[in-house]
Amino acid sequence: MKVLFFHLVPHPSLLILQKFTYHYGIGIISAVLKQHGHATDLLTHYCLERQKIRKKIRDFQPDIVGISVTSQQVDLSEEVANFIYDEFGLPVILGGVHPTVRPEECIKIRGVFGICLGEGEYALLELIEAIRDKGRFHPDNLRIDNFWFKSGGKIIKNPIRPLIEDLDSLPFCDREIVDFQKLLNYHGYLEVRSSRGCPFRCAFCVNAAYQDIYLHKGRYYRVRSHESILDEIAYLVKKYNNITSLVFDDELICVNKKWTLSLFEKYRSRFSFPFNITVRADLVDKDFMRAIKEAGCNMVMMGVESGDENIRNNVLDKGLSDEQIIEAAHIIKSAGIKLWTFNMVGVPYETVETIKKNIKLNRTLEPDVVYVSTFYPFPGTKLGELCEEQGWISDRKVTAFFSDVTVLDQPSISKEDVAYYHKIFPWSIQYPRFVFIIKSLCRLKVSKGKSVYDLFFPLVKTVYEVRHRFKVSLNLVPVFFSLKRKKLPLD
Ligand code: B12
Ligand code: SF4
Repeated sequence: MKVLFFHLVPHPSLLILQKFTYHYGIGIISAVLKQHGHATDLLTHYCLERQKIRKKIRDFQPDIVGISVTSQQVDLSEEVANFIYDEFGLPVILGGVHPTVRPEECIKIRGVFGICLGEGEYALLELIEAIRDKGRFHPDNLRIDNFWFKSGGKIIKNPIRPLIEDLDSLPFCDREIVDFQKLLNYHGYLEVRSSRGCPFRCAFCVNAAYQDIYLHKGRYYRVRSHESILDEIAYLVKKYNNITSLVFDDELICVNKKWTLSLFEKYRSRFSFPFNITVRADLVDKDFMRAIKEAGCNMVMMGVESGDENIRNNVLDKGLSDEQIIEAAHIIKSAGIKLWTFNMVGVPYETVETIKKNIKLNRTLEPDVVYVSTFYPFPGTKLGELCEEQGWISDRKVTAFFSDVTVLDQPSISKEDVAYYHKIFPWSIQYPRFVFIIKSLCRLKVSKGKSVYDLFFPLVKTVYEVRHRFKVSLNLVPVFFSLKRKKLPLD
Protein backbone atom coordinates (compact mmCIF):
# COMPACT_ATOMS: atom_id res chain seq x y z
CA MET A 1 0.00 0.00 0.00
CA LYS A 2 1.10 3.58 -0.63
CA VAL A 3 0.62 6.41 1.85
CA LEU A 4 1.16 10.06 0.96
CA PHE A 5 1.77 12.27 4.02
CA PHE A 6 1.29 16.01 4.28
CA HIS A 7 3.26 18.17 6.70
CA LEU A 8 1.47 21.51 6.80
CA VAL A 9 3.27 24.58 8.09
CA PRO A 10 1.55 27.70 9.39
CA HIS A 11 2.97 30.37 7.13
CA PRO A 12 5.42 30.98 4.27
CA SER A 13 7.54 33.21 6.51
CA LEU A 14 10.50 31.13 7.59
CA LEU A 15 9.35 28.41 5.20
CA ILE A 16 12.98 27.97 4.27
CA LEU A 17 13.71 27.01 7.85
CA GLN A 18 10.56 24.94 8.21
CA LYS A 19 11.20 23.11 4.95
CA PHE A 20 14.44 21.98 6.45
CA THR A 21 12.83 20.82 9.65
CA TYR A 22 12.26 17.16 10.15
CA HIS A 23 8.81 15.89 11.28
CA TYR A 24 9.44 13.02 13.72
CA GLY A 25 5.81 11.96 13.88
CA ILE A 26 5.57 11.38 10.15
CA GLY A 27 9.12 9.98 10.10
CA ILE A 28 8.42 7.28 12.65
CA ILE A 29 5.08 6.23 11.15
CA SER A 30 6.73 6.05 7.75
CA ALA A 31 9.53 3.85 9.17
CA VAL A 32 6.98 1.40 10.60
CA LEU A 33 5.01 1.29 7.35
CA LYS A 34 8.15 0.72 5.28
CA GLN A 35 9.27 -2.00 7.71
CA HIS A 36 6.03 -3.79 6.79
CA GLY A 37 6.57 -3.42 3.05
CA HIS A 38 4.50 -0.32 2.33
CA ALA A 39 5.61 2.79 0.42
CA THR A 40 5.42 6.38 1.67
CA ASP A 41 6.00 9.88 0.36
CA LEU A 42 5.71 13.38 1.78
CA LEU A 43 4.60 16.84 0.72
CA THR A 44 5.28 19.99 2.78
CA HIS A 45 2.85 22.88 2.23
CA TYR A 46 1.97 26.25 3.69
CA CYS A 47 -1.01 26.85 1.40
CA LEU A 48 -3.14 24.80 -0.95
CA GLU A 49 -0.78 24.19 -3.87
CA ARG A 50 -3.15 22.41 -6.25
CA GLN A 51 -0.69 21.76 -9.10
CA LYS A 52 1.94 20.24 -6.83
CA ILE A 53 -0.63 18.02 -5.15
CA ARG A 54 -2.07 16.89 -8.50
CA LYS A 55 1.38 16.04 -9.82
CA LYS A 56 2.42 14.13 -6.71
CA ILE A 57 -0.81 12.13 -6.63
CA ARG A 58 -0.51 11.29 -10.33
CA ASP A 59 3.14 10.26 -9.96
CA PHE A 60 2.96 8.41 -6.62
CA GLN A 61 -0.59 6.96 -6.93
CA PRO A 62 -1.25 6.74 -3.17
CA ASP A 63 -3.95 4.47 -1.72
CA ILE A 64 -4.43 6.73 1.26
CA VAL A 65 -3.50 10.28 2.30
CA GLY A 66 -2.39 11.18 5.86
CA ILE A 67 -2.24 14.77 7.03
CA SER A 68 -0.43 15.72 10.24
CA VAL A 69 -2.27 18.57 11.91
CA THR A 70 -1.31 20.92 14.72
CA SER A 71 -3.91 23.42 15.85
CA GLN A 72 -2.67 26.32 13.79
CA GLN A 73 -2.97 24.37 10.55
CA VAL A 74 -6.48 23.04 10.89
CA ASP A 75 -7.94 25.42 8.26
CA LEU A 76 -5.29 24.46 5.75
CA SER A 77 -5.79 20.77 6.44
CA GLU A 78 -9.49 21.26 5.73
CA GLU A 79 -8.70 22.87 2.36
CA VAL A 80 -6.27 20.07 1.47
CA ALA A 81 -8.70 17.33 2.57
CA ASN A 82 -11.59 18.90 0.61
CA PHE A 83 -9.43 19.26 -2.49
CA ILE A 84 -8.07 15.70 -2.42
CA TYR A 85 -11.49 14.23 -1.78
CA ASP A 86 -13.20 16.27 -4.49
CA GLU A 87 -10.57 15.71 -7.12
CA PHE A 88 -9.33 12.18 -6.38
CA GLY A 89 -11.84 10.61 -3.97
CA LEU A 90 -8.96 9.18 -1.92
CA PRO A 91 -9.44 8.32 1.77
CA VAL A 92 -7.95 11.16 3.84
CA ILE A 93 -6.81 10.56 7.42
CA LEU A 94 -5.95 13.33 9.88
CA GLY A 95 -3.53 12.66 12.74
CA GLY A 96 -1.35 14.59 15.19
CA VAL A 97 -2.00 16.98 18.06
CA HIS A 98 -5.15 18.75 16.88
CA PRO A 99 -7.20 15.64 15.98
CA THR A 100 -6.14 14.24 19.38
CA VAL A 101 -7.32 17.21 21.45
CA ARG A 102 -10.22 18.31 19.18
CA PRO A 103 -11.52 15.10 17.54
CA GLU A 104 -15.13 16.34 17.22
CA GLU A 105 -14.02 19.32 15.14
CA CYS A 106 -11.71 17.29 12.88
CA ILE A 107 -14.00 14.37 12.11
CA LYS A 108 -16.62 16.80 10.73
CA ILE A 109 -14.30 18.05 8.00
CA ARG A 110 -15.69 17.18 4.56
CA GLY A 111 -13.55 14.65 2.76
CA VAL A 112 -12.02 13.27 5.95
CA PHE A 113 -12.46 9.49 6.13
CA GLY A 114 -11.08 9.07 9.65
CA ILE A 115 -8.97 10.69 12.33
CA CYS A 116 -6.24 9.18 14.45
CA LEU A 117 -5.99 10.15 18.11
CA GLY A 118 -2.60 9.83 19.83
CA GLU A 119 0.18 7.59 18.61
CA GLY A 120 -0.25 6.70 14.95
CA GLU A 121 2.35 4.02 14.12
CA TYR A 122 0.38 0.83 14.64
CA ALA A 123 -3.05 2.39 14.19
CA LEU A 124 -2.27 3.49 10.63
CA LEU A 125 -0.48 0.24 9.84
CA GLU A 126 -3.54 -1.70 10.96
CA LEU A 127 -5.85 0.51 8.92
CA ILE A 128 -3.97 0.30 5.63
CA GLU A 129 -3.56 -3.45 5.96
CA ALA A 130 -7.27 -3.82 6.70
CA ILE A 131 -8.10 -1.76 3.60
CA ARG A 132 -5.65 -3.84 1.56
CA ASP A 133 -7.03 -7.18 2.82
CA LYS A 134 -10.74 -6.47 3.08
CA GLY A 135 -11.40 -3.56 0.73
CA ARG A 136 -12.00 0.05 1.60
CA PHE A 137 -15.64 -0.24 2.70
CA HIS A 138 -15.51 -3.41 4.82
CA PRO A 139 -17.22 -2.78 8.22
CA ASP A 140 -14.28 -4.35 10.12
CA ASN A 141 -12.10 -1.46 8.97
CA LEU A 142 -14.13 0.81 11.18
CA ARG A 143 -13.07 -1.04 14.35
CA ILE A 144 -9.48 0.03 14.71
CA ASP A 145 -8.32 1.47 18.02
CA ASN A 146 -7.22 5.15 18.09
CA PHE A 147 -9.45 5.92 15.07
CA TRP A 148 -12.71 7.78 14.75
CA PHE A 149 -14.56 7.20 11.50
CA LYS A 150 -17.60 8.59 9.73
CA SER A 151 -20.02 5.97 8.50
CA GLY A 152 -23.65 6.25 7.38
CA GLY A 153 -24.10 9.63 9.07
CA LYS A 154 -22.70 8.28 12.36
CA ILE A 155 -19.38 8.82 14.06
CA ILE A 156 -17.67 5.64 15.22
CA LYS A 157 -15.37 6.30 18.16
CA ASN A 158 -12.89 3.51 18.87
CA PRO A 159 -10.97 3.49 22.15
CA ILE A 160 -7.37 4.65 22.58
CA ARG A 161 -4.87 1.78 22.47
CA PRO A 162 -2.15 1.56 25.17
CA LEU A 163 0.97 3.67 24.69
CA ILE A 164 3.93 2.03 22.98
CA GLU A 165 5.75 0.80 26.06
CA ASP A 166 9.04 -0.23 24.50
CA LEU A 167 10.25 2.58 22.26
CA ASP A 168 13.19 0.40 21.23
CA SER A 169 10.75 -1.87 19.44
CA LEU A 170 10.22 0.87 16.88
CA PRO A 171 12.58 1.18 13.92
CA PHE A 172 14.74 4.29 13.56
CA CYS A 173 12.87 7.26 12.10
CA ASP A 174 12.64 7.28 8.32
CA ARG A 175 14.79 10.23 7.30
CA GLU A 176 14.72 9.27 3.63
CA ILE A 177 11.19 10.63 3.38
CA VAL A 178 12.84 14.08 3.10
CA ASP A 179 16.09 15.09 1.44
CA PHE A 180 17.86 14.73 4.77
CA GLN A 181 21.32 15.39 3.34
CA LYS A 182 20.11 18.72 1.95
CA LEU A 183 18.71 19.56 5.37
CA LEU A 184 22.06 18.81 7.01
CA ASN A 185 23.96 20.75 4.36
CA TYR A 186 21.76 23.66 5.27
CA HIS A 187 22.05 23.78 9.05
CA GLY A 188 24.41 20.98 10.06
CA TYR A 189 22.64 19.85 13.20
CA LEU A 190 21.16 16.44 13.68
CA GLU A 191 17.95 16.33 15.73
CA VAL A 192 17.41 13.18 17.77
CA ARG A 193 14.65 12.17 20.16
CA SER A 194 15.46 10.00 23.13
CA SER A 195 12.09 10.06 24.91
CA ARG A 196 8.35 10.62 24.58
CA GLY A 197 6.17 12.76 26.80
CA CYS A 198 6.86 14.93 29.83
CA PRO A 199 5.72 14.37 33.43
CA PHE A 200 5.02 18.08 34.11
CA ARG A 201 1.71 19.84 33.54
CA CYS A 202 2.40 23.40 32.44
CA ALA A 203 -0.89 25.15 31.70
CA PHE A 204 0.07 26.30 28.17
CA CYS A 205 1.47 22.97 26.94
CA VAL A 206 -0.34 20.01 25.41
CA ASN A 207 1.34 17.46 27.68
CA ALA A 208 -1.25 17.74 30.46
CA ALA A 209 -4.05 16.95 27.98
CA TYR A 210 -2.10 13.94 26.69
CA GLN A 211 -1.52 12.68 30.24
CA ASP A 212 -5.31 12.77 30.76
CA ILE A 213 -6.15 11.13 27.42
CA TYR A 214 -3.65 8.37 28.18
CA LEU A 215 -4.65 7.85 31.82
CA HIS A 216 -4.42 4.09 32.60
CA LYS A 217 -2.98 3.42 29.14
CA GLY A 218 0.63 2.98 30.23
CA ARG A 219 3.50 5.15 31.41
CA TYR A 220 3.28 8.51 29.64
CA TYR A 221 6.93 9.53 29.96
CA ARG A 222 9.09 6.90 28.27
CA VAL A 223 12.74 6.73 27.26
CA ARG A 224 14.60 4.71 24.68
CA SER A 225 17.58 2.62 25.75
CA HIS A 226 20.97 4.33 25.58
CA GLU A 227 22.12 1.78 23.02
CA SER A 228 19.21 2.45 20.70
CA ILE A 229 19.77 6.24 20.82
CA LEU A 230 23.54 5.97 20.30
CA ASP A 231 23.19 3.36 17.58
CA GLU A 232 20.77 5.63 15.70
CA ILE A 233 23.28 8.50 15.93
CA ALA A 234 26.07 6.20 14.72
CA TYR A 235 23.90 5.01 11.83
CA LEU A 236 23.09 8.59 10.79
CA VAL A 237 26.68 9.78 11.16
CA LYS A 238 27.79 6.98 8.87
CA LYS A 239 25.03 7.59 6.36
CA TYR A 240 25.10 11.40 6.11
CA ASN A 241 27.76 14.08 5.75
CA ASN A 242 28.11 17.57 7.18
CA ILE A 243 26.83 16.85 10.69
CA THR A 244 28.38 19.49 12.92
CA SER A 245 26.30 19.20 16.10
CA LEU A 246 23.36 17.41 17.71
CA VAL A 247 20.12 18.60 19.23
CA PHE A 248 18.28 16.32 21.63
CA ASP A 249 14.84 17.51 20.60
CA ASP A 250 12.97 15.94 23.50
CA GLU A 251 10.30 17.79 25.39
CA LEU A 252 12.58 17.38 28.43
CA ILE A 253 15.53 15.02 28.29
CA CYS A 254 16.80 15.35 31.88
CA VAL A 255 13.71 14.14 33.78
CA ASN A 256 15.88 11.36 35.25
CA LYS A 257 19.33 12.88 35.75
CA LYS A 258 21.02 9.54 36.47
CA TRP A 259 19.73 8.13 33.19
CA THR A 260 20.75 11.30 31.31
CA LEU A 261 24.25 11.35 32.81
CA SER A 262 24.83 7.74 31.95
CA LEU A 263 23.62 8.41 28.36
CA PHE A 264 26.07 11.25 27.94
CA GLU A 265 28.95 9.31 29.48
CA LYS A 266 28.41 6.66 26.82
CA TYR A 267 27.89 9.34 24.17
CA ARG A 268 31.25 10.85 25.02
CA SER A 269 33.04 7.57 24.45
CA ARG A 270 31.56 7.25 20.96
CA PHE A 271 31.08 10.78 19.56
CA SER A 272 32.65 14.19 19.75
CA PHE A 273 29.89 16.40 18.31
CA PRO A 274 28.77 19.23 20.56
CA PHE A 275 25.11 18.97 21.52
CA ASN A 276 22.19 20.99 22.89
CA ILE A 277 19.55 19.79 25.35
CA THR A 278 16.44 21.09 27.10
CA VAL A 279 16.37 21.56 30.90
CA ARG A 280 14.04 22.82 33.62
CA ALA A 281 15.61 25.17 36.18
CA ASP A 282 14.71 22.87 39.10
CA LEU A 283 16.62 19.98 37.49
CA VAL A 284 19.87 21.90 37.18
CA ASP A 285 22.73 21.23 39.62
CA LYS A 286 26.49 21.79 39.55
CA ASP A 287 27.61 18.17 39.18
CA PHE A 288 25.09 17.48 36.44
CA MET A 289 26.09 20.54 34.43
CA ARG A 290 29.80 19.87 34.86
CA ALA A 291 29.34 16.30 33.69
CA ILE A 292 27.28 17.17 30.61
CA LYS A 293 29.74 19.93 29.71
CA GLU A 294 32.52 17.34 29.75
CA ALA A 295 30.41 15.14 27.49
CA GLY A 296 30.19 17.96 24.93
CA CYS A 297 27.11 19.98 25.87
CA ASN A 298 27.31 23.32 24.10
CA MET A 299 24.01 24.94 25.01
CA VAL A 300 20.95 24.29 27.14
CA MET A 301 17.48 25.55 26.36
CA MET A 302 15.54 26.58 29.48
CA GLY A 303 11.99 27.90 29.81
CA VAL A 304 11.63 31.14 31.78
CA GLU A 305 8.30 31.98 30.11
CA SER A 306 7.35 34.89 32.42
CA GLY A 307 9.30 37.25 34.66
CA ASP A 308 6.37 37.56 37.04
CA GLU A 309 6.38 34.79 39.65
CA ASN A 310 2.65 34.97 40.16
CA ILE A 311 1.95 34.53 36.44
CA ARG A 312 4.67 31.91 36.03
CA ASN A 313 3.39 29.77 38.86
CA ASN A 314 -0.30 30.52 39.29
CA VAL A 315 -1.26 31.07 35.64
CA LEU A 316 1.29 29.08 33.65
CA ASP A 317 1.66 26.39 36.37
CA LYS A 318 5.39 26.30 35.76
CA GLY A 319 6.31 25.72 39.43
CA LEU A 320 9.60 27.67 39.35
CA SER A 321 10.69 30.60 41.50
CA ASP A 322 12.86 33.50 40.28
CA GLU A 323 15.63 32.25 42.61
CA GLN A 324 15.59 28.79 41.05
CA ILE A 325 15.85 30.29 37.56
CA ILE A 326 18.64 32.71 38.50
CA GLU A 327 20.59 29.99 40.32
CA ALA A 328 20.16 27.57 37.40
CA ALA A 329 21.38 30.16 34.88
CA HIS A 330 24.39 30.87 37.08
CA ILE A 331 25.29 27.17 37.35
CA ILE A 332 24.85 26.66 33.60
CA LYS A 333 27.05 29.59 32.67
CA SER A 334 29.67 28.77 35.33
CA ALA A 335 29.95 25.30 33.82
CA GLY A 336 30.86 26.97 30.51
CA ILE A 337 27.58 26.02 28.83
CA LYS A 338 25.64 28.51 26.72
CA LEU A 339 22.14 29.42 27.84
CA TRP A 340 19.13 29.81 25.55
CA THR A 341 16.02 31.09 27.31
CA PHE A 342 12.43 30.58 26.12
CA ASN A 343 9.93 33.29 26.93
CA MET A 344 6.38 34.27 26.07
CA VAL A 345 4.59 37.59 25.78
CA GLY A 346 0.83 38.12 25.88
CA VAL A 347 0.07 35.31 28.32
CA PRO A 348 -3.25 35.56 30.22
CA TYR A 349 -3.22 38.46 32.73
CA GLU A 350 -0.05 39.89 31.14
CA THR A 351 0.58 43.62 31.61
CA VAL A 352 3.28 45.89 30.26
CA GLU A 353 4.82 45.73 33.74
CA THR A 354 5.02 41.92 33.78
CA ILE A 355 6.77 41.97 30.37
CA LYS A 356 9.25 44.53 31.70
CA LYS A 357 9.85 42.26 34.69
CA ASN A 358 10.75 39.47 32.31
CA ILE A 359 13.14 41.64 30.34
CA LYS A 360 14.77 42.52 33.67
CA LEU A 361 14.95 38.88 34.78
CA ASN A 362 16.44 37.80 31.44
CA ARG A 363 19.05 40.54 31.69
CA THR A 364 20.08 39.10 35.04
CA LEU A 365 20.39 35.65 33.47
CA GLU A 366 22.61 36.93 30.64
CA PRO A 367 21.46 34.34 28.11
CA ASP A 368 23.45 33.74 24.94
CA VAL A 369 20.27 33.34 22.93
CA VAL A 370 16.85 34.72 23.80
CA TYR A 371 13.72 33.40 22.20
CA VAL A 372 10.34 35.01 22.69
CA SER A 373 7.06 33.76 21.31
CA THR A 374 3.58 35.21 21.41
CA PHE A 375 1.31 33.16 23.65
CA TYR A 376 -1.28 31.10 21.74
CA PRO A 377 -4.25 29.51 23.56
CA PHE A 378 -3.85 25.95 22.31
CA PRO A 379 -7.03 23.86 22.48
CA GLY A 380 -6.99 21.19 25.16
CA THR A 381 -4.68 23.18 27.43
CA LYS A 382 -5.83 24.73 30.71
CA LEU A 383 -5.06 28.22 29.42
CA GLY A 384 -6.73 27.55 26.08
CA GLU A 385 -9.89 26.74 28.00
CA LEU A 386 -9.54 29.76 30.30
CA CYS A 387 -9.19 32.10 27.32
CA GLU A 388 -12.23 30.54 25.67
CA GLU A 389 -14.32 30.87 28.86
CA GLN A 390 -13.27 34.48 29.25
CA GLY A 391 -14.17 35.25 25.63
CA TRP A 392 -10.67 36.58 24.97
CA ILE A 393 -10.00 34.74 21.71
CA SER A 394 -10.65 37.22 18.94
CA ASP A 395 -9.34 35.13 16.05
CA ARG A 396 -7.75 31.69 15.93
CA LYS A 397 -5.63 32.39 12.87
CA VAL A 398 -1.92 33.06 13.15
CA THR A 399 -0.55 35.52 10.67
CA ALA A 400 3.08 34.40 10.73
CA PHE A 401 5.17 31.49 11.86
CA PHE A 402 6.79 33.26 14.81
CA SER A 403 4.00 35.80 14.91
CA ASP A 404 4.00 38.94 17.04
CA VAL A 405 0.22 39.19 16.64
CA THR A 406 -1.68 37.92 19.64
CA VAL A 407 -5.04 36.25 19.07
CA LEU A 408 -6.12 37.35 22.58
CA ASP A 409 -8.17 40.41 23.28
CA GLN A 410 -7.69 40.60 27.05
CA PRO A 411 -8.29 43.60 29.29
CA SER A 412 -4.86 43.71 30.96
CA ILE A 413 -2.82 44.47 27.82
CA SER A 414 -3.51 45.71 24.30
CA LYS A 415 -2.66 43.76 21.13
CA GLU A 416 -0.40 46.65 20.07
CA ASP A 417 1.63 46.41 23.29
CA VAL A 418 2.06 42.66 22.92
CA ALA A 419 3.32 43.11 19.34
CA TYR A 420 5.59 45.97 20.34
CA TYR A 421 7.20 44.14 23.25
CA HIS A 422 7.53 40.98 21.19
CA LYS A 423 9.69 42.99 18.79
CA ILE A 424 11.87 44.76 21.33
CA PHE A 425 12.17 41.89 23.86
CA PRO A 426 15.33 40.12 22.56
CA TRP A 427 17.03 43.38 21.66
CA SER A 428 16.36 44.80 25.15
CA ILE A 429 18.23 41.87 26.63
CA GLN A 430 21.03 41.22 24.21
CA TYR A 431 21.66 44.61 22.62
CA PRO A 432 20.14 47.24 24.91
CA ARG A 433 22.20 49.96 23.28
CA PHE A 434 20.23 49.38 20.03
CA VAL A 435 16.85 49.41 21.70
CA PHE A 436 16.22 53.06 21.10
CA ILE A 437 16.77 52.48 17.34
CA ILE A 438 14.49 49.43 17.36
CA LYS A 439 11.85 51.37 19.29
CA SER A 440 11.98 54.20 16.76
CA LEU A 441 11.71 51.72 13.87
CA CYS A 442 8.68 50.14 15.57
CA ARG A 443 6.97 53.49 16.06
CA LEU A 444 7.58 54.83 12.57
CA LYS A 445 4.49 53.69 10.69
CA VAL A 446 4.72 53.25 6.94
CA SER A 447 1.42 51.87 5.66
CA LYS A 448 -1.54 49.76 6.84
CA GLY A 449 -0.30 49.93 10.42
CA LYS A 450 3.07 48.44 9.40
CA SER A 451 6.14 49.99 10.94
CA VAL A 452 9.58 50.43 9.43
CA TYR A 453 10.69 47.58 11.71
CA ASP A 454 8.03 45.28 10.20
CA LEU A 455 9.52 45.92 6.78
CA PHE A 456 13.14 45.92 7.88
CA PHE A 457 13.16 42.82 10.07
CA PRO A 458 12.07 40.28 7.41
CA LEU A 459 14.85 41.68 5.24
CA VAL A 460 17.40 41.10 7.99
CA LYS A 461 16.03 37.59 8.45
CA THR A 462 16.45 36.93 4.72
CA VAL A 463 20.03 38.18 4.85
CA TYR A 464 20.58 35.86 7.79
CA GLU A 465 19.12 32.92 5.88
CA VAL A 466 21.23 33.60 2.80
CA ARG A 467 24.42 34.10 4.78
CA HIS A 468 23.71 30.98 6.78
CA ARG A 469 23.41 29.01 3.56
CA PHE A 470 26.78 30.27 2.48
CA LYS A 471 28.15 29.00 5.79
CA VAL A 472 28.90 32.38 7.31
CA SER A 473 28.75 31.69 11.00
CA LEU A 474 26.11 33.81 12.70
CA ASN A 475 24.12 33.35 15.86
CA LEU A 476 20.33 33.01 15.85
CA VAL A 477 17.93 35.86 15.11
CA PRO A 478 18.27 38.65 16.17
CA VAL A 479 21.92 38.26 17.06
CA PHE A 480 23.58 39.70 14.01
CA PHE A 481 26.47 41.60 15.41
CA SER A 482 28.98 40.41 17.94
CA LEU A 483 29.23 43.72 19.71
CA LYS A 484 30.18 43.99 23.34
CA ARG A 485 27.13 44.04 25.56
CA LYS A 486 26.50 46.94 27.82
CA LYS A 487 24.00 46.89 30.67
CA LEU A 488 21.45 49.67 30.53
CA PRO A 489 18.68 50.47 33.01
CA LEU A 490 15.21 49.27 32.04
CA ASP A 491 13.01 52.13 30.90
C1 B12 B 1 9.85 18.71 18.54
C2 B12 B 1 8.70 19.68 18.37
C3 B12 B 1 8.79 20.62 17.35
C4 B12 B 1 9.91 20.58 16.32
C5 B12 B 1 9.58 19.55 15.24
C6 B12 B 1 8.09 19.52 14.94
C7 B12 B 1 7.62 18.38 14.15
N1 B12 B 1 6.70 18.73 13.29
O1 B12 B 1 7.99 17.27 14.31
C8 B12 B 1 9.89 22.06 15.80
C9 B12 B 1 10.87 22.88 16.61
C10 B12 B 1 10.19 22.28 14.34
C11 B12 B 1 8.47 22.46 16.16
C12 B12 B 1 7.85 23.50 15.56
C13 B12 B 1 6.59 23.90 15.90
N2 B12 B 1 5.83 23.45 16.92
CO1 B12 B 1 6.32 21.98 18.00
N3 B12 B 1 6.65 20.59 19.12
C14 B12 B 1 7.58 19.65 19.23
C15 B12 B 1 7.29 18.69 20.40
C16 B12 B 1 8.11 19.14 21.60
C17 B12 B 1 7.54 17.23 20.12
C18 B12 B 1 6.90 16.70 18.84
C19 B12 B 1 7.39 15.32 18.57
O2 B12 B 1 8.38 15.14 17.92
N4 B12 B 1 6.73 14.31 19.13
C20 B12 B 1 7.10 12.92 18.93
C21 B12 B 1 6.39 12.37 17.69
C22 B12 B 1 6.71 10.91 17.52
O3 B12 B 1 5.02 12.57 17.93
P1 B12 B 1 4.02 13.41 17.00
O4 B12 B 1 4.76 14.33 16.12
O5 B12 B 1 2.94 13.95 17.83
O6 B12 B 1 3.40 12.27 16.06
C23 B12 B 1 2.69 11.16 16.57
C24 B12 B 1 1.18 11.38 16.66
O7 B12 B 1 0.82 12.72 16.86
C25 B12 B 1 0.62 10.80 15.41
N5 B12 B 1 0.59 11.57 14.19
C26 B12 B 1 1.21 12.71 13.86
N6 B12 B 1 0.92 13.05 12.59
C27 B12 B 1 0.13 12.09 12.09
C28 B12 B 1 -0.45 11.94 10.83
C29 B12 B 1 -1.25 10.83 10.59
C30 B12 B 1 -1.87 10.67 9.25
C31 B12 B 1 -1.48 9.87 11.61
C32 B12 B 1 -2.35 8.70 11.35
C33 B12 B 1 -0.92 10.03 12.88
C34 B12 B 1 -0.11 11.14 13.10
O8 B12 B 1 1.49 9.69 15.22
C35 B12 B 1 2.83 10.08 15.53
C36 B12 B 1 3.61 8.89 16.01
O9 B12 B 1 3.03 8.33 17.15
C37 B12 B 1 5.75 18.92 20.61
C38 B12 B 1 5.22 18.58 21.96
C39 B12 B 1 4.37 17.32 21.89
N7 B12 B 1 4.13 16.72 23.02
O10 B12 B 1 3.89 16.89 20.86
C40 B12 B 1 5.60 20.36 20.19
C41 B12 B 1 4.26 20.85 19.58
C42 B12 B 1 3.76 19.77 18.63
N8 B12 B 1 4.63 22.02 18.80
C43 B12 B 1 3.73 22.90 18.85
C44 B12 B 1 3.79 24.09 18.08
C45 B12 B 1 2.74 25.13 18.35
C46 B12 B 1 4.78 24.28 17.12
C47 B12 B 1 4.90 25.49 16.19
C48 B12 B 1 3.63 25.93 15.51
C49 B12 B 1 5.56 26.59 17.03
C50 B12 B 1 5.55 27.97 16.45
N9 B12 B 1 4.67 28.81 16.93
O11 B12 B 1 6.29 28.21 15.58
C51 B12 B 1 5.93 25.00 15.14
C52 B12 B 1 5.31 24.43 13.84
C53 B12 B 1 5.04 22.96 13.85
C54 B12 B 1 4.85 22.28 12.53
N10 B12 B 1 4.38 22.88 11.49
O12 B12 B 1 5.13 21.11 12.42
C55 B12 B 1 2.59 22.55 19.77
C56 B12 B 1 1.33 22.22 19.00
C57 B12 B 1 0.10 22.56 19.81
C58 B12 B 1 -1.14 22.31 19.06
N11 B12 B 1 -2.21 22.07 19.78
O13 B12 B 1 -1.18 22.31 17.88
C59 B12 B 1 3.19 21.35 20.62
C60 B12 B 1 2.20 20.28 20.99
C61 B12 B 1 3.84 21.97 21.87
C62 B12 B 1 2.84 22.67 22.76
N12 B12 B 1 2.80 23.97 22.72
O14 B12 B 1 2.10 22.10 23.48
N13 B12 B 1 7.97 21.68 17.11
S1 SF4 C 1 8.10 21.18 31.24
FE1 SF4 C 1 8.02 21.81 29.05
S2 SF4 C 1 7.30 20.00 27.91
FE2 SF4 C 1 6.90 19.62 30.10
S3 SF4 C 1 4.76 20.26 30.42
FE3 SF4 C 1 6.07 22.06 30.89
S4 SF4 C 1 6.27 23.19 28.95
FE4 SF4 C 1 5.44 21.14 28.45
